[in-house]
Amino acid sequence: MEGEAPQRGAAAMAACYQRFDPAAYLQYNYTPPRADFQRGDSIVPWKLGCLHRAFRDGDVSGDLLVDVGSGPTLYQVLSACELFNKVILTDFLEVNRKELKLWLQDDGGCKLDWTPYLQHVCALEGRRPSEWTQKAARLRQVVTDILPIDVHRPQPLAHDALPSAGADCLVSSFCLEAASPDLASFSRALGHIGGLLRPGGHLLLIGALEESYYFGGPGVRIPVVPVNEAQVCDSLKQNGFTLIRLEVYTLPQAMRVGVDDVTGVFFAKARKN
Ligand code: U87
Repeated sequence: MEGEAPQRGAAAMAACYQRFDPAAYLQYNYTPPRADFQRGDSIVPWKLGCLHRAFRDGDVSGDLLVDVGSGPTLYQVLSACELFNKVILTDFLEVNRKELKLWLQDDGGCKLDWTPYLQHVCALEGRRPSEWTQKAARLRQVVTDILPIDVHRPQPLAHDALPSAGADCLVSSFCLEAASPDLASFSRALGHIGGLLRPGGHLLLIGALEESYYFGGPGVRIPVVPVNEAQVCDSLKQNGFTLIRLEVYTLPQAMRVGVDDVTGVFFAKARKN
């Protein structure tokens, strides 16, 4: 039973992740149709729009931002990097941290070209798409670390990884539900990452709605805990967050491409009490 051995489910999840394939994962989720900057209803532009608006509101500020469960992706910090002087990326898997380091070192070998993403976010910010090289340079300058993390530990990062006050802002996209065997584990993990944030700091949480699995590579079926909007809101409240804004995206048929069974995506902006 959950409660008696919360470790067991988490260990089974960790085992599933050993065959995660960053190149295939990027191909499934971060190329068209899911990342089609020409169409209005594509999922990646929707996520980038939410993140852009969350930072444009003007209430999010500080020095240090931590992205929890970055995976092999950078899109989730393309708006944030203009506001924060330090950005820490984190992931459970070394293959993903390696992929991020490849981009940071700018020596080639990346499995995905982030240029259209950089151009799109520049356009959202009212800059010329050609300014993407400046944004890339800014991101390379502010990412100070790429660290291992485990959201199932009460202290998800190494004890000295953050200043004692905690981070000023957390971003986490599609991590908690994809790392947790059940709702109790999801909610505990949210509490654990909340511990990384200073009181009054902001959390931008993106996740899948009602998803039960996704493919992390060919034949690599990873179970996901299905969550709904009400459960996400409850879990935020129970873990000491005040919800500021919740946006929901329903996947059009064209985005259901056989790599998961997700039906929607939520974007929550919340403040730690
Ligand atoms: C992203 N943030 O793509 N502790 O947004 C910490 C862990 C643990 C653990 C595993 C999920 C896939 C979501 C990145 C990566 C997110 N990864 C790490 C996927 C599922 C819906 C959907 C998806 C993606 C693990 C895009 C779109 C949709 C991965 C990360 C989860 N289906 N982190 N204990 N266990 N992880 O290494 O990098 O979580 Cl559009 Cl709809």
